[in-house]
Amino acid sequence: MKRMCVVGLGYIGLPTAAMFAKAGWDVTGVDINTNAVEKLNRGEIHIEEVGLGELVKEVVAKSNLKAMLSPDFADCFVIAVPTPHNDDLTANLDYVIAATKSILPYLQKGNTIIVESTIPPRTIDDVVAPILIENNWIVGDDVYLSHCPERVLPGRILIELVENTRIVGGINKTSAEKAAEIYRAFVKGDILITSAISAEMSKLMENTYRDVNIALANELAKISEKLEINTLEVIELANRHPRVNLHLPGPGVGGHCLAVDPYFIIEKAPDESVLISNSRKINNSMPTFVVNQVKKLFNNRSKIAVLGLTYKGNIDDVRESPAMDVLEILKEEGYRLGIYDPHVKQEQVYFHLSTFDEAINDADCILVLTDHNEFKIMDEEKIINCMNNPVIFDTRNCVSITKSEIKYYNYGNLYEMNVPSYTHA
Ligand code: SAJ
Repeated sequence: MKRMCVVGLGYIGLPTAAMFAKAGWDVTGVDINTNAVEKLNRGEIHIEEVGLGELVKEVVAKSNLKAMLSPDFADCFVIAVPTPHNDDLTANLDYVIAATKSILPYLQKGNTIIVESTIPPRTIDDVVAPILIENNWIVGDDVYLSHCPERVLPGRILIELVENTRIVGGINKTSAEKAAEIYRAFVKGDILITSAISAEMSKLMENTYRDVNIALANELAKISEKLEINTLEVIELANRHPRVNLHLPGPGVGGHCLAVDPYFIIEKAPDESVLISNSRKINNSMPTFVVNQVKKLFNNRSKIAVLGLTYKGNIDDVRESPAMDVLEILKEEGYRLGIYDPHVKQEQVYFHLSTFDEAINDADCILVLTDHNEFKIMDEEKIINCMNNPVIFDTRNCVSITKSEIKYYNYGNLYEMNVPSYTHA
């Protein structure tokens, strides 16, 4: 049985380890988190992902997957550790470097090393390969080195790991071919072979493409607010053109991918990344834009009921969430706040969370920042009873309102906030 060692048991490493184990590999998962290791060895998981609990239980029971605090000998090493960013927004490669060094004592001739972590262009050539070379390995000949970025969407990871097209970028062709052969164990999508540097850049451009397009939609929202145009209608109309796909405006872009990856390109070519930098600036400006809209209607003696803290709907992830920035600004401005998110636990955030009823009680405005399913249909009677002149500002265009007593604003009629029909607070 072929042996695999997966370093990093997070949202990517753990599902990947479990999929290889199911495909018949003898897999050791490695993590510095003792809790994650102990749980995995009991057949349990420390993260949430659809179907992962059952899969891990099955492969641990069959002894195809176990966890350890340090690596072991293997035929293939997969590095799936986080790449956070430093304060200056450059990539922090400390975990990738530490993971590469940690496998050195266990490397043998003929082994394949695959980095799945998202990394700036040239990292395989300029950072990872040199660590191996310094330890006297002939990279691409003695040991094979590739970058194979992940492309899965949280909530659909187990499906997308199998179905998505994979990009395998080798330090040389043999390395890429070795890695591609390994992924064929469970990948049904195409496997595209390329260089490490093209794989690094493709991954970053996928998320940058989305970030830049969202910036365009956000800019359209600002222009439309000024010119009194219905942004949402314009997007719908323009998208009926067969080659146009305008994205949606919102309170900003969050998550650990779109809001981070473009900076990995910018740091390597700052003078050339003009559009990418400006798109980041536009998306980062959205929380202030949202608060400025609120300020048009309500002075800071008002209470704002903020609904939704996560970076997108129906998940529990608040990383880089624009909702947190909106809250910070509202707090600085002195507004009274009621905060509700049915997917977020109190220990995840430093703001005090309330129930829905507490949040809207006596509020002047409901500000929707995340499109959770729970917000799509609200108890309108309750809103009318708990609020004076109820107003909803829905930055996600997700709430359906039927009663005329509730004044509803979204990105379609932002400009109406300039001429409120009645005075609030
Ligand atoms: N958003 C908008 N307007 C839109 C679409 C999204 O404001 O029209 C916002 C969302 O609300 C959210 C942010 O963008 O705040 C990012 O959400 P997302 O669903 O676009 O992406 P992520 O970050 O959850 O996952 C992305 C995916 N990449 C692409 O779709 C190109 C996923 O496939 C990657 O695996 C993941 O990044 C990653 O790990 O890189």
